[in-house]
Amino acid sequence: MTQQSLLAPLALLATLALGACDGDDTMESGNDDAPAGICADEDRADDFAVSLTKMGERHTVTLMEAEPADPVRGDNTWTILVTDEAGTPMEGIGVDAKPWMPDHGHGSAVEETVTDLGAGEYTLDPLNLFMAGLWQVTLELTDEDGETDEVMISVCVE
Ligand SMILES: [Cu+2]
Repeated sequence: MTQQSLLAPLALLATLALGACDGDDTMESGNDDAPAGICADEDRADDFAVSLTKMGERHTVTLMEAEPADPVRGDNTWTILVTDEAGTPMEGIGVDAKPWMPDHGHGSAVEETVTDLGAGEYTLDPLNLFMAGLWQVTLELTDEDGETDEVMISVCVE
């Protein structure tokens, strides 16, 4: 009986989330005993930590700072270092973050502000991951010559 009263609001939340997402049944198949543990079985996410390094075709992105340290649902602030194939910091390039939820087929409506800190470092704020689940954050990098490269960081938030 106590359990029923606890589960009812959770079921409502799940319904609301699905409606907002217009997505599949991923959340319905979740474990009802551990509604906050959806990332425990998520093996597509990167091991998110400072110094995480991901490579595109010609550029490498290293995570220098993250606030909060573990990605959270809502606003996150990341500082990245962009280097070229030789490891040289890429100053003054275009950086655009495109958060995407592959399981739900939607992105985030909040556009981040990118601050060029110099020396190849850029701060993205806010990185708005408004929903629990897997987010693929694609960083689109545009050189001064207009050539683009993409680096993706995958995170799961609860
Ligand atoms: Cu979603």
